[in-house]
Amino acid sequence: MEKILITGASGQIGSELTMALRKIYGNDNVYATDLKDAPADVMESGPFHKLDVIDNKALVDFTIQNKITQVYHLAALLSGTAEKKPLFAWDINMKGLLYMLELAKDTGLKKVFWPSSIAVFGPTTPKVNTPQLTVAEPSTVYGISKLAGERWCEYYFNRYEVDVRSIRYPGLISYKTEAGGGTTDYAVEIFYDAIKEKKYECFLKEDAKLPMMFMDDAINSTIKLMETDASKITIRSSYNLGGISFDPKEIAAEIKRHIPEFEITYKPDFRQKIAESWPQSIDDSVARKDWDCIYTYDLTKMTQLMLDEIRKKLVINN
Ligand code: NAD
Ligand code: AKB
Repeated sequence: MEKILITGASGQIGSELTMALRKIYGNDNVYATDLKDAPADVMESGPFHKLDVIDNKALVDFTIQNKITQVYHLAALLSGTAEKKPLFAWDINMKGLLYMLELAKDTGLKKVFWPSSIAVFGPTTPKVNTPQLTVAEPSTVYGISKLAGERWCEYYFNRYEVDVRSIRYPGLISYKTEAGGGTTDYAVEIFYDAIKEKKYECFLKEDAKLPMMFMDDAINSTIKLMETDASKITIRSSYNLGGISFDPKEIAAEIKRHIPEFEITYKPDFRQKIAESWPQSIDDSVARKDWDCIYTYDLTKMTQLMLDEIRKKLVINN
């Protein structure tokens, strides 16, 4: 029987991935962990524990005591937050991953999932249809930590046969949990402000085009990658994943179709420079060929769903 540990389970991805994995493996077999409390459904439907990913002893003890067989190691600081505390971010992002890879090697974990990001690419990377293998000279501490993490994952696979799998997620968009300090967070915030205020001040410029993906597609892709036979996985650093590409002007126009009074204004901050260093669109042909990743949400379908679900959520909470 699989026993699954999720770190960073209270975050934007973890809170949804926990519920998806509990449906597949059973509530009691998926251990959600984080430094902070998770949304109520995660806390109430199965085991939840406080666990710091840079406390190596606690990680090892937890894994052994609970006979963990697979890990989804999500805990990290994202691009915006990391730029404010570069050395602290490096510590969390790198130490946490290295402890996890050592743990996988020493305790014989069957599989590890670790998310990378489009942030591994930098200003010298081709921006359009960015290939799987290309120049990767990230200019942010977050991107540097993700690129180093990819190299470590491949190293542990080649040297110790740790079955670690990874996706370079684009910016993820969801309505259940707030986004956690990234450069792509505007594409979540905009929906809340559109409904509540009918206006949004964007921290990126109107033409800051970035690759994005609706959360359901990201969760389904993650589970699909983890269920793929190991012999089909040719990339042990991290797979490119495409999704949909748009800029703030385009998402604002789509929202305006539903809320005609909606207005967007622009006040770019330090995150604009980060956005400018990232790709605009991603070539994910290798992921399609190896494990057949599939997306179902385009900008139109995602906008409709985000507005409907956030409206419902705001009514329930008020
Ligand atoms: P998030 O910020 O919403 O969640 C991260 C969680 O990690 C938080 O709940 C935080 O409390 C927890 N955490 C931080 N330090 C910790 C520690 N020392 N010990 C235990 N928990 C700790 O982030 P997210 O969007 O859910 O991202 C999850 C992972 O996916 C990260 O590795 C991130 O780099 C990656 N990723 C996310 C996106 C995205 O758009 N959301 C895109 C690319 C990659
Ligand atoms: C961020 O903006 O930092 C994340 C990411 C793309 O990795 N959403």
